[in-house]
Amino acid sequence: SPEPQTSYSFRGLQISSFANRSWTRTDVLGWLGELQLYTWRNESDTVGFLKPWSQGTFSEQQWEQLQHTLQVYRRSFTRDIWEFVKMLHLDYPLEIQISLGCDLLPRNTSESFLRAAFQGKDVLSFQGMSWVPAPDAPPWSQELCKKLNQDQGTKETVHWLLHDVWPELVRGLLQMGKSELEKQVKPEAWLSSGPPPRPGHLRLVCHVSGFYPKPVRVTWVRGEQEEPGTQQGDVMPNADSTWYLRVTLDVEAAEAAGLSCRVKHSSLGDQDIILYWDGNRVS
Ligand code: 7LP
Repeated sequence: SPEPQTSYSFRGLQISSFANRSWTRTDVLGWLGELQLYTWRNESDTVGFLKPWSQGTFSEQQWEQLQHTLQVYRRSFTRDIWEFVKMLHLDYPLEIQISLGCDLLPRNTSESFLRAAFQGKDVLSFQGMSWVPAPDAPPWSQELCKKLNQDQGTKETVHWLLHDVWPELVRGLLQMGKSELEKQVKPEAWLSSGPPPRPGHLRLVCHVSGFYPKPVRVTWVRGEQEEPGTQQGDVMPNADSTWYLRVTLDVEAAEAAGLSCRVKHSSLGDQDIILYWDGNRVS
């Protein structure tokens, strides 16, 4: 059965739109694993907490300092882009996406990254102590990195954020959010039939809902044997921060008897849910 999640990755996502020379907005989201902890909308001066434990183990003062760094960054970023657009003769509208991440590894180590995309394509990343163009980036990204690399102060701040601040924040979050992060909620499951794919055939649907965390394994089986042709849907969010999944199987009507749907999830331990298809059911 799926292992309970033991490592968590932190993700910061920035979305900046520049419609023309004067209209712009920047929104930022922060995630720990599948939980969103932060929102920073363009209209807001401060980063918003979405969980009571979003501050982790940071003191008010530590958080104030981080907040201030981010405020200066957002203002400077917008100014910088306007300047780069002039320098590089780029055209509006433009979309810039920044993603940064931090994964805690065993033995108290961590791995961090920061990369930027322009019009949906990678342009550069931060490696070690400098800005590096992405492999297939347009030629001007060389020029951009050269310019960015002249700002020693910013490089030091980025390095400090990636290698000191985020890992420390994430460690504190894992501590303060432990019970919510390790929460286990059992799924319920039920069967239905979908629209027949063609005459003489049945579409069997196995619904699995209300589980947490997200990893789950749902299969149609005959005895112990997994049925080929099982169609996995996408795992979809319920409104109560649990998940929903449906898995379908198309079979000849005569072959439906003896099939069952098997659900494996960390919350169930070894007690898989098994639902038998009733060959006599009225669909
Ligand atoms: C914090 C430092 O995004 C994501 C976290 C980044 C944190 C950077 C910072 O705010 C700006 C201000 O620097 C000035 O003051 C500092 C002290 O406050 C230092 O003294 C520094 O030496 C001094 O220069 C600085 O303006 C910085 O450039 C802001 C933006 C940094 C940044 N760069 C990477 C992403 C760029 C992606 C561009 C992609 C692009 C660009 C153009 C067209 C298409 C695509 N520093």
